Amino acid sequence: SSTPPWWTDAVVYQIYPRSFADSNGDGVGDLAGIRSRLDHLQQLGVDVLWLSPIYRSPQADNGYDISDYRDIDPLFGTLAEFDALLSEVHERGMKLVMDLVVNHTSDEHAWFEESRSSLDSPKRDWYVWRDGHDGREPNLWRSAFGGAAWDLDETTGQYYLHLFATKQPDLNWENPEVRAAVYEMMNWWLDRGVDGFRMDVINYIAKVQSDLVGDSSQASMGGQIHDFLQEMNREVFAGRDTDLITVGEMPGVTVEDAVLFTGHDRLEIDMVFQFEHVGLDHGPDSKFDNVPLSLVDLKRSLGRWQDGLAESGWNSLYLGNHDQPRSVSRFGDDGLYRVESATMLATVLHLHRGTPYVYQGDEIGMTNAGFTAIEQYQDIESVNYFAEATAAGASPAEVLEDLRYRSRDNARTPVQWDATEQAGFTTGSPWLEVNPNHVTVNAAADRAAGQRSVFEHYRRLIALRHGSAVVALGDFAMLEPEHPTLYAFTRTLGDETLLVVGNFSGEALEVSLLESARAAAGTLVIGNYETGDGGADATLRPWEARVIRLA
Ligand code: TEU
Repeated sequence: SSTPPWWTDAVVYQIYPRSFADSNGDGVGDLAGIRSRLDHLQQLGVDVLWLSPIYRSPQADNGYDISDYRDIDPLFGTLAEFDALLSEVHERGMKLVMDLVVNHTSDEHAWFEESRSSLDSPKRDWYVWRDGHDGREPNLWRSAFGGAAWDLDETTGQYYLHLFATKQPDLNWENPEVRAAVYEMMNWWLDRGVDGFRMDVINYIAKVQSDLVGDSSQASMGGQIHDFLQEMNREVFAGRDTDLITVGEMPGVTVEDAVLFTGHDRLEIDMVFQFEHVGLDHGPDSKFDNVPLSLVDLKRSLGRWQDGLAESGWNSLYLGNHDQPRSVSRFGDDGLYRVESATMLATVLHLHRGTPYVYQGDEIGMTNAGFTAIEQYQDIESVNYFAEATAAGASPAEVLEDLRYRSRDNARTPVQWDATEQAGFTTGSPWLEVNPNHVTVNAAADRAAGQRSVFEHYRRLIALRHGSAVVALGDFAMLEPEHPTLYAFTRTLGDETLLVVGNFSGEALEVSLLESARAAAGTLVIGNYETGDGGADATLRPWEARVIRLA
């Protein structure tokens, strides 16, 4: 098609509402809190806000367990407050995307309460019920949060499927009534003015049927997945004249799958969140086995996704979200070189081809939580892992060390707005502890840091994307793929070429590429160090990044 879609030069900001800003002192972030911080987001220059779930929920998985898709949970506010937020976001020229969690509902959703009530309930087939075998679960599928993926329901003596918590029963997408109810709900939100959806584990909605045999790898990517998404596209998105954006979160998706999901002629979804690059430092058995990350592997993985979706399809670009550790702690140096590594990571990510996602707090270089006791953790995945691992004989100290690196709570500590007691997040006691480093790591201090402001660097990167077609659409070519600490690539569009280099180490790095850049009289477009000589010298300082226009 001639003109590229609007989101090819857009930047999305993910808000995890419960940790963003609390307006009423109950210690949990809310919609009014978000409204009070829209200046921060507008100044950053982001185009789209994605809200993690704010629907009515018992909060077993912090809102990813929905009990009413058409109401706002009182923790966050009311539908009226949502409408007010939405219209102010639009007035400020931004869009708002909701989190669509339809692989499963809460077990407190009316649909599930009806489904579980009896074997012949009209909604029995809205969920996945099966008989056990000899007092055992129907098959060997495991829950992402530990234990079996099946729970025995005493009332009817059958098991129901939950790929996540027992309080998150999986919907049965084979049932056209379920699909119709989901599409109706999606249309209700789009008719309300919402600009799209981030779709939670949307590749899990299609389980391999042949009656749900095999291991958990059969619990997703069933053959129907493209039929479901094409049907959703027809029933919800086709024919709407507003600029919408859809991103499917797809753990386990491959490049080949993604071409099918995001191909322009496929009429499925616009882009996917893939998980390869955030799985490279996981051990073979568990995300909690931390293995050292090799930059060569990271470049190979991200480079393959750039090449794979270059001609057909589109990448989302992220290093962090509410499920991942803080990117500066995981991929950079959250101590001496926190600012340099945070801005280097942002530069390298935002200069790739795709739509960048900024996770709340990354724009001010927030770090992992640094918790030392299990009582500090709230995340069901982390709490279950601690219980399961220690019950299996692991020492609490060992498991706490794993959690310190990998727990999802690392990214869920309240946003650090200033150096006051609760970092300006709440006047009450926060639902999850504020990181003690907020006295120095906070938005106010960062904004006052001039050239060393992480926020200012993100703002410049976002403005660069908005102003340069080569950043949004230029061809990507990886350079020095085997170099252990240098991340280097070019972006080319017509006669314009940008050279991007990032030093993924705390040591100075001689870069011969920069010699040729100097010879070509390249000009520094953006860098993360105060560089007197225009960035022409061939030595990168610790965690230094540069974007140089070669032609
Ligand atoms: O996450 C999907 C998912 O697979 C996560 O469990 C992720 O793989 C894992 O946490 C990485 O360590 C989505 C939501 O983003 C997550 O917050 C929910 O807990 C989950 O689905 C269930 O809704």
